[in-house]
Amino acid sequence: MVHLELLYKPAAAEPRQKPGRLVVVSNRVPVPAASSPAAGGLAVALEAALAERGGLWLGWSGKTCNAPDPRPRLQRHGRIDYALCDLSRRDLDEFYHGFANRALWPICHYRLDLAALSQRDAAGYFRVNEQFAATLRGLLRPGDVVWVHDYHFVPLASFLRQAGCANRIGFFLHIPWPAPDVARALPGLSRILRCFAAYDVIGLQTEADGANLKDCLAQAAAATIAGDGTCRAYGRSFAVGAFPIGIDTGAFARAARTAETSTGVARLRQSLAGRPLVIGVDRLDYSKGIPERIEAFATFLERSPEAVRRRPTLLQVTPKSRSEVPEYARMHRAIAEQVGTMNGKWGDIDWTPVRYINKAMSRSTLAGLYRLARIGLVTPLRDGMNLVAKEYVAAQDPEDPGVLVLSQFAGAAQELAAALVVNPYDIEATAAAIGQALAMPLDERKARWSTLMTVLEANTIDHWTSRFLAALGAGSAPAHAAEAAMEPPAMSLPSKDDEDHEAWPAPPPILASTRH
Ligand code: GDG
Repeated sequence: MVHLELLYKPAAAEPRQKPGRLVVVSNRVPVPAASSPAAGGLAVALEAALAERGGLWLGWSGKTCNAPDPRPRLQRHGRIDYALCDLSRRDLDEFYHGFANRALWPICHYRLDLAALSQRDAAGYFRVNEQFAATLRGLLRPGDVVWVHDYHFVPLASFLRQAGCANRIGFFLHIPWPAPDVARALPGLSRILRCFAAYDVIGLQTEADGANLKDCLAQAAAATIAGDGTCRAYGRSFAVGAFPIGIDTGAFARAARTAETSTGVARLRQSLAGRPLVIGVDRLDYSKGIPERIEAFATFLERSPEAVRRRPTLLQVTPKSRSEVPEYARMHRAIAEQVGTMNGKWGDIDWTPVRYINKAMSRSTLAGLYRLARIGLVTPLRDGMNLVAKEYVAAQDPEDPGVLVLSQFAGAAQELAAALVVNPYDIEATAAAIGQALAMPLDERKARWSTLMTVLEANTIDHWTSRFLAALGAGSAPAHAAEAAMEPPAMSLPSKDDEDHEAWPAPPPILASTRH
């Protein structure tokens, strides 16, 4: 693992002054509200980091209107300001449903067959990023450290640089970054890569994702890459490294213990009448491998008369997401049909093999359901990390833990090698792993669980936040030291690989000026 903490060295001779704020940018913003459900681990960890030094969180309000006000709506809660922007319907279609979710998402998840590429959407993506950058520019102070999250906002820093912003800016990609051969399916790839170069630190979930991004940069821009992860491309130096995201391990384990006696969990326990529970929890998304998982469960039943006698239940909790994108609506219908067929074939008057639930559970109920399940079946076809795998482990009873069956294509498999790691495309092998997990003796379950839990305790969400911010130089950097650490102004020259310049919207030049 590259130690990016070492890459940022505040100038030693600078007099110390109050550090600037932390500024977080993400598509959705978890504004605290009395009526909203308890925030998840990521929101809690980021809020803690924002509250520590004072902060600003900018993102989409979740609302669309015909003519959005370019000024953000500001709300203050404690030491954190929340800045929310509405989007026009066209912006939402092109930026969010379009380029982000129908081009970047499928390509980053290796689903080139599902990518819908349109110049209109790409233009909308850059346009909305420019709008957010302009909004942020108006709110930003020298010395603020900016942390941008996820694939919606890759170009944000390049627009900020174009506007003269010299602050430290970091980016974390929550989803995978694909190998160069796959990434090349994205028209305008060289522009996206150029946009990455406007950041100071780029974090990815795994070493493999980091290597893929560096390979893309090396091929498209002849980037030079030092042993410590520093890349030099498009006239700038920046760090690329792996920052595997964690969960609030202790809090999740406590929630699961408490939930054991809750009504929801008691109802499920009663309905199972001592039969084993297998659990899958995923947003409705084709990257999660839900049809393959259900097929593997059916194959497991088919192959094992003993299994049929034990009447296990697969509880698949799948809140709907992105229903406006046609692939998602189609997938929902296909899974519902598959579950119906499967239950028709295997079910009995007192046994429904697959329970498929589309409503979202409370976080605490979810923790209790994980604890009740003998198997956590986490088999995405591709996933940046997959927090469900980590939550399932944290929720187990140390005296009688369940078994995690984990896809080799989840980022989590890099850390959680003590799970039963499977190839989710190999239905027979996944079915066999379900059988192995159900038959696993207590000693082996305990040994595997304890190895997994040690990993989760060593890399919690708080560790992740601290590591990334340390790499970015947040927390200890005097404001003008952060500016001094920037590269001198440089114009980025088009490279010979930018051959798609004509067909796609012009990229923002990076680092036209680094002065305010
Ligand atoms: C992206 C990347 C990466 C699910 N159903 C309910 C519910 N959930 C919660 C889970 C978990 C979260 O949603 C899902 O996180 P994942 O990591 O599994 O997946 P994505 O949403 O695709 O997240 C992924 C992640 O970003 C973080 O970097 O790991 O690879 O794709 O926390 O518990 N929560 C509640 N009710 C539900 O019904 N309360």
